[in-house]
Amino acid sequence: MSDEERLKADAEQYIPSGYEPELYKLRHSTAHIMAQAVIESFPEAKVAIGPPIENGFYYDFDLSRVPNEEDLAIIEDRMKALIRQRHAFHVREVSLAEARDLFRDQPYKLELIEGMAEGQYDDYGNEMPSEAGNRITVYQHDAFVDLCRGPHVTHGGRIKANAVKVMRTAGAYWRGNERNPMLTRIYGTVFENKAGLDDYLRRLEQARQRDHRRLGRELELFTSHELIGAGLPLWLPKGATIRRELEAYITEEERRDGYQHVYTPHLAKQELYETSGHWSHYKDDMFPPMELEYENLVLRPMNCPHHILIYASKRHSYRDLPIRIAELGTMYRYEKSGVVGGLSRVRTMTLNDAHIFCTQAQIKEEFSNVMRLVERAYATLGIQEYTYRLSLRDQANTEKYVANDAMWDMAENVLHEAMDALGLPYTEAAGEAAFYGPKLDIQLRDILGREETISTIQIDFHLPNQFDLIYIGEDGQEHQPVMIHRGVVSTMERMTAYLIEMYGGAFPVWLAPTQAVVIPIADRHVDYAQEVVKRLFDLDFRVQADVSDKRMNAKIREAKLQKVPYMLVVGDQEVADQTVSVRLRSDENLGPVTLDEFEEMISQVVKRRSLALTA
Ligand code: TSB
Ligand code: ZN
Repeated sequence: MSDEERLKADAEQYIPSGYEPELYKLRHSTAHIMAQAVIESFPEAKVAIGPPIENGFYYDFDLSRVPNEEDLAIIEDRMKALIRQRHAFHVREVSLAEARDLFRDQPYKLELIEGMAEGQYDDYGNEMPSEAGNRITVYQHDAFVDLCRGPHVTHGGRIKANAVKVMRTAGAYWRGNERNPMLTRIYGTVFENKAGLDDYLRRLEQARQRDHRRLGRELELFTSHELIGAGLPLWLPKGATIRRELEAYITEEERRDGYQHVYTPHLAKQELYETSGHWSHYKDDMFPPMELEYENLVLRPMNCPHHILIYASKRHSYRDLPIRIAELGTMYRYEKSGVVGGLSRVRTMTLNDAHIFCTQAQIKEEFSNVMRLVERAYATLGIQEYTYRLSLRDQANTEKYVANDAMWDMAENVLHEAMDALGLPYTEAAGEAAFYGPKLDIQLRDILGREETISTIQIDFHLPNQFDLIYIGEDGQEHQPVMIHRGVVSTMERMTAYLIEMYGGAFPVWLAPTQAVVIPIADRHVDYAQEVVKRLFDLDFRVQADVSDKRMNAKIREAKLQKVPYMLVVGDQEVADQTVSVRLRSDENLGPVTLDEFEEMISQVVKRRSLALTA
């Protein structure tokens, strides 16, 4: 094997798990080709990094101006021409001095090189385990040389020019840190062939139609304002209605399952979080303290410590357990500005939270009760596709977690056993645990296929110990309870984002902001329309009359765009017979029904929280 062949074979190890190796190489190589094309268009460009990602790749540049559509088209054309030239990708190892010289005009690369020289960072600036070598390699195709550990395709002929697309630009801070310069990120993609690209673009377009940010605007559910800030959404009346119904639903389910609901303040003294361990393990996710005269107050990132102090406000015997303390708890997390967006990842959020205090012997039973509650809630909401993930600590990154091996082993065992007892399939993910304990996360995919955690059930031996929680056992002695943290329908923000996309804005009747629109055909039917509205309003339904001077068909179109479940058309016949002609947003026509009949139907549909529009 030549040196080059050895380096290339070696590079295969850098393909992340879960990535199809050929596709990874195609995308990585196309990213280099894009960088070459960008530099040809913008000779002053400083290049940063350009990795493959799910569904494509990007490359970050420091440019004199942001490329417009026309620039991107030129770049894409040039990439295709370069691909057709079938340049080979060569790799060689360089010394530190040679690397510094090669990239002397490229400050971002130089910064990466210095990181690599210290041996802690790879060519993307990511921290590396210390035992990994700090060999510096460069890949070259045509005249373009990049600091890169690979791997790449052997030559550009492997890439199909008609399967390549430059997608869009976005701003991205160098190394994701807002104190650093803002760079221009150019996203591109490439698939094995044109059919793969076309299929992807089609799915993307469908997803765009359902994007909760777009629907949130069109359906007037939520908004935001620069003066308020990123990740701090404003719930508009219609979005607030959905949220109120969701909150009422889950609170009702919990009450039946023996939860007790409380209200607690959104802030607390810094000392509270020093005791809990948030201060040493979770501080980076918290807003900085407010320094007052005698104390430091912080916005809470989690509700657990408050609930713990409610438990501790009273003495408990084993007969009281389990104690299930629930709250629609509002919390604040300092999410990086680059990752917040819409409702799915925000900086202020209200979690359907609860903390169960129980004996060790009760953990399994409580765990499966929560799982049953989750299943019930998903069935009601119509959520069908989800997977279970056991989120464990990362043994190599121990400072993120509280140290107590025996405790971790015990908690992880309990979770394994509980899941095995239920016979449910799950994957395991190291490094996804909470700092205080392992969790069982329920994962859903958004319309773009991205996985996110909705429900979570967490076993915690740590916090009860930190706060010296006790109960008096059957033996008359003091014992320490175990805590189960759990969120069933996640934060109102994340669940609403998910539901908007899953339903494409067409909510089931019980959640729909407007449940019915009454449509008078002519002016002379307006009085009767108002009468219908009043009757339904008095029965607590959310209903409006469209008394604009638009034509009936335009009114129906408008109501359908707003995804209103029922359109009640009233004309001469309906006035005479005291009926309404019911049209569903699905275009089905139920014809004239008496008001009594309609009231009965909508009452049943709402009361049962039915997913269907008819009883
Ligand atoms: C379950 N202390 C536990 C609680 O008792 C807790 O806070 N767990 S958590 O950190 O995993 O958060 C609970 C859930 O909140 C997550 O599973 C996720 O669905 C949701 N969530 C977390 N961060 C955000 C965010 N930035 N925006 C919206 N929802 C979020
Ligand atoms: Zn908690």
